[in-house]
Amino acid sequence: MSLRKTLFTRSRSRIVVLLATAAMLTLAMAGCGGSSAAGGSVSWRLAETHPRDFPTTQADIWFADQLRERSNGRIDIEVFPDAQLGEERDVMEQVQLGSVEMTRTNANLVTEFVDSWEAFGIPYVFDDEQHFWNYLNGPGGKSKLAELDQAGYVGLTYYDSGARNFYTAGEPIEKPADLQGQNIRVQPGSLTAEMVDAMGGSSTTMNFSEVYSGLETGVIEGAENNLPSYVSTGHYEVADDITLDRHQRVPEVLMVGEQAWNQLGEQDKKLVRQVAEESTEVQRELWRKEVEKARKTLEDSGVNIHEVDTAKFRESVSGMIDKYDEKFADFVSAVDEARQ
Ligand code: GTR
Repeated sequence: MSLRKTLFTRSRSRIVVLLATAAMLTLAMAGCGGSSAAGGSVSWRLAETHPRDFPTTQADIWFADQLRERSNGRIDIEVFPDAQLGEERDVMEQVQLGSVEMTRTNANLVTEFVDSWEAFGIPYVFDDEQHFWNYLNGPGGKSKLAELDQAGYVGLTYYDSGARNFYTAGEPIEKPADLQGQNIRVQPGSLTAEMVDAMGGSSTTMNFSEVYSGLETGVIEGAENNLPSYVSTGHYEVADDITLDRHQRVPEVLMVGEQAWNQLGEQDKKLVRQVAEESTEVQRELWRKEVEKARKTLEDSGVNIHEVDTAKFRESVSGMIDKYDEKFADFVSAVDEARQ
């Protein structure tokens, strides 16, 4: 059994969910469930992994400020950056249980809770940024958001996250064979572990905040992420070779737990959805600037940026791509339609 399955078994989360649901029901029956009537006030916490000045966090804050203003203070959301409310995966559980109301998370982290979201981890499924956003803004992206309902989440909108790339502390990766003998950190629950294995490397699941020391102490040889995260975490200081292989484009998603959502009246639900959608444009603009800024920081710090033949990387995982294209045929056909 892989480390990630051992550490984060689904059954364990189900038991926690059942226990918590029972506890919530008891509270609700006792008349102290904490929900406000339609049109009433709510006070929510929004968990964010990134620091305050990161584009996702800035968009979360914009969303919260706008909602406070447009609801005359009735919808009061406080953003907690820097994983103050816990690591991303644990927060997902808390949002499901209702102990944290909202989060912004990466789609790869959702896969453990909603199987069909694994599809976002299929390597090279999107050609480029335009294709990615055509899909997300189209019918496919919209119905994918609705699938979050199955696990007790309400998906509000997507944020950009660019393309993910490998970076290493020792030997650079210029072709898939260079992954041999390298242990790469991957996000909990994602298809990335299988991808790294298929490319010939090995993988270790680790929380985001542990990656810096993992690289520094040599527990892992490398990791993978987009340029802004590579810079904001300081990973480039301890792993100064980055390979622009662009293996995945995995969206960020802004979501609310179902219990919190049901505290809102219909008008407020509409308002929250609308402001969330508007915040996507804010985030995308900030994201574009952040990618440029990150690139400049890397160049100025003498990091080795390797442009590579991405087709070779894609080819090395073609078996895996075929397998998941078949498993997620509906997703893939919506993605194909978004190409035209
Ligand atoms: C980032 C993402 C974070 C987190 C991180 C990771 O791109 O924005 O939410 O998932 O990757 O690698 O853990």
